[in-house]
Parts: sequence; C-alpha cells; structure tokens
Amino acid sequence: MRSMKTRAAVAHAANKPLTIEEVELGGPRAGEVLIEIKATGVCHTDAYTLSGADPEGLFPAVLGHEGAGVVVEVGEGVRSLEVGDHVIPLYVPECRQCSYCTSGKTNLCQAIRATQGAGLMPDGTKRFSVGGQELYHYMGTSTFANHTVVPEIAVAKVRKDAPFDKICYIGCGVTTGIGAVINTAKVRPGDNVVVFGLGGIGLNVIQGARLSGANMIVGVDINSARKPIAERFGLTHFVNSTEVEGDLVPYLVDLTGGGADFSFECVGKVSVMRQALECCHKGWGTSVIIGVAGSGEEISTRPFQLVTGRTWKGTAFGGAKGRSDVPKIVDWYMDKKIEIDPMITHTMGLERINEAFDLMHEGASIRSVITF
Ligand code: NAD
Ligand code: AHE
Ligand code: ZN
Repeated sequence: MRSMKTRAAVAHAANKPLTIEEVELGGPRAGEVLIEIKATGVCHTDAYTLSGADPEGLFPAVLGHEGAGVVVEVGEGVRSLEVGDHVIPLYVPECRQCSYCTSGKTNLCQAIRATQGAGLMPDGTKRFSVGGQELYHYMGTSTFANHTVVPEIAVAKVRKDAPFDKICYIGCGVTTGIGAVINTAKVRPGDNVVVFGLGGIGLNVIQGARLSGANMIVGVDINSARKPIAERFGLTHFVNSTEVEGDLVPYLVDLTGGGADFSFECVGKVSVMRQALECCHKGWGTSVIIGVAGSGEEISTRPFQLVTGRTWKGTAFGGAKGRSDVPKIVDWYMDKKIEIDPMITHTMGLERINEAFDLMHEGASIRSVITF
C-alpha cells in the first residue's frame, strides 16, 4: 500500500507527444495488485485516444492497454494471484459474478466499467501523480508505465516461460483479431472472408480465419506493403482499394462469387464499415466491426442491406473472457499454433515511445513493442 516512484510516458494533452517522467504511484488496495510492466504494445486505440477523438479520452493520463509483466505486490483479500506471477492486464475484466459474466452471452464484464471509463480505479481514486498533479488511468490498465495498479479481476495469469515482449500483444491485438473470427463470427471451414485493414488487428483476423479453415481470405488495404506479411498469415487475395476501378463493393462481391460469408472492419472508418457490410453475401453474410470510430461518427447503410439477410455485428477484445481465454492463447503461441513474432516489427525502450506512434501513422510498422 506504500507509494513508489516509477517511470511512465505521460499524455498531458490531446495530440501532444508523450513525455517520459518519474511519477508517483500509490500501492495496491484491497482486491488490487501492483504489476511491474515488462513490455507493452502500442495499439491504434492508444493513438485514437491520444488524438482527442475518444469521447472517453481524459488528460493528463497514462495510456497503454497491451502489457505483460510480473506481480510485485498484492492487496488485501487477493486470492487468485501471488507475487511473482506472470500476468497480462485486461481492459475487459472477468469478475465471474456480474450479470454480464454469468449470462454466458458476452465477454463484456461490467463490474468496473463505469470507473474504468472515467479513468479511475474501482474505488474512484487515481493512483498516478506527477508534481502533485493526479493522472488519469486508461482502460483500467495504463501499461505505458514501468509499474501499474490493476484490480485482480482484470488480470490474466499466464505461464512463466512465455516472453513478455511477444505475449504483451495478446493483451489486445492478437486476442481481438483471432477472437473476432472464432468467438464472434464463428467462421467455419470453407467460408469466404474479407478483411478490411491489414494492421495489427487485421493480420490476426487473417490468422484466425486460416485457423478456422476459411476458403478465400481476401484482404483490403490502401497500403500494398501489407500484402507479403498478410500472405504469410494466410491471405489468399490482396486488394488495394485505391487501385480498384469503379466501386469496391461490387468488385469484392464478384471476387468472392456472391459476397463474403464474413467480413471484418479493422480500420475504424465508418465509410469502410459500410463497404464491409455491403460486400457480404445476400441472405446470410455477416460483417463484424472491430475498428473504433471517432467521437460523434455514425454508421449508415440502406436498411434493404439488412432486410436482404446481411447481419451487422461488433466485437470488443474478440469476445474473449480474459482470465479464462488469455492463458490458452499464450499456450497456442508457445505451442506454435499461432504466430506473433513477425507482426512485431519494432521493439524499443520507453524513451522512444513517440517513434512508435510515428511509425504507426506512417504505415511503417505493424506492431511496436516497448520494453522496460
Ligand atoms: P493499424 O494502424 O495497425 O492498422 C490499420 C490498417 O488499416 C492499416 O494497415 C491501414 O493501412 C489500413 N487502412 C487505413 N485506411 C484504410 C481504408 N480506407 N481501407 C482499408 N484499409 C485502410 O491499427 P490496428 O491496431 O490494427 O487497429 C485497427 C482498428 O481496430 C482501430 O480502429 C483500433 O482502434 C481498433 N481496435 C479495436 C479493438 C476492439 O476490441 N474492438 C481492439 C483493438 C483495436
Ligand atoms: N472509449 C471509446 C470506445 C473504445 C472501444 O470501443 N474500446 C474497445 C477496445 S479497443 C482496444 O484497442 C472496447 O473494449 N470496447 C468495449 C468497452 O466497454 O469499452 C468510446 O467510443 O467511448
Ligand atoms: Zn488495442
């Protein structure tokens, strides 16, 4: 419960570079643990919030939600974790008690959603501060810090032989992409799949589609440099949407012999979400929204698209229940059932975290991982 000093990348304001600072961190209270973060990925959602487009974006804050590390202290009453455990913090917790958890219908545990969205710990306090100024938490995880405090229900315990600088990616991108295919869409062998956006999420959708035995795996991006790496993960057809003559939707419907059984939007643009829905097969095609769109943006289509049998869905964290599913995905990685390493194109220290955002915006990285 003592407070300590640690190093963090602080987001003081929207659209401003993060600053590396020594910050004060209050220790774990009842039901919480202190984690030493060993590595964290930089996801597009961090960039989205930093851009100011997130209605829940608060500043100053410690961002980051794709981490892995070691438990260094446990608060009163913590039973499922102990000092030395290797863990992945969860931005979608799993309390196993709320009506959402017990419904068997969703992964969206609501036990601490209100305080999490307000940038606070479950008891309504903030634990990070710098120069007497309190900093908001982010997505309940704040992994852009060498240490962070997280509720026990938002921690997945994983095996100790898995490398932190790879499995941190399971804290968001890997699980989101693969889970969207397996848990949300439930793609079956022989299905034709279209994936929009071949970045850190889309490549994992492709990997999940291959695992599910999909037939065509079509990838759509505006960056042709994504083609070779997507092929490595199972892509069968690449489409650069800026090079298609005429409308993209009929082109994709034609390419897939009538439309996609499943499409996935992994960009975060509402215009792309519409294309993703409308390229689905008449009568049964389902489109899954993964991308996060900016504040105030809305999706639209002709209702006829739904009347004629297409379904629009969405998914958060790939429909995965973190404490139960994340350790299994770590096993898949260690057993070589899935691949992660080639997607981590850059690894760097915390002092270079702003470069990670630059590389993402330039389209030069798939995933950057920060190591401590
Ligand atoms: P990324 O930046 O790594 O990848 C985005 C890709 O989209 C890039 O390859 C880019 O070239 C491509 N792209 C841009 N405009 C396009 C267009 N018009 N058509 C086709 N492709 C286009 O981002 P990421 O980390 O993969 O995240 C993708 C989206 O998923 C973001 O919106 C992110 O916030 C969201 N996300 C959602 C969840 C969830 O749980 N729902 C989890 C993680 C990320
Ligand atoms: N704060 C945004 C919503 C952002 C969002 O949709 N987040 C996803 C995870 S993105 C991970 O990279 C999520 O988990 N959503 C479910 C939830 O409960 O937040 C907004 O629009 O307010
Ligand atoms: Zn993410």
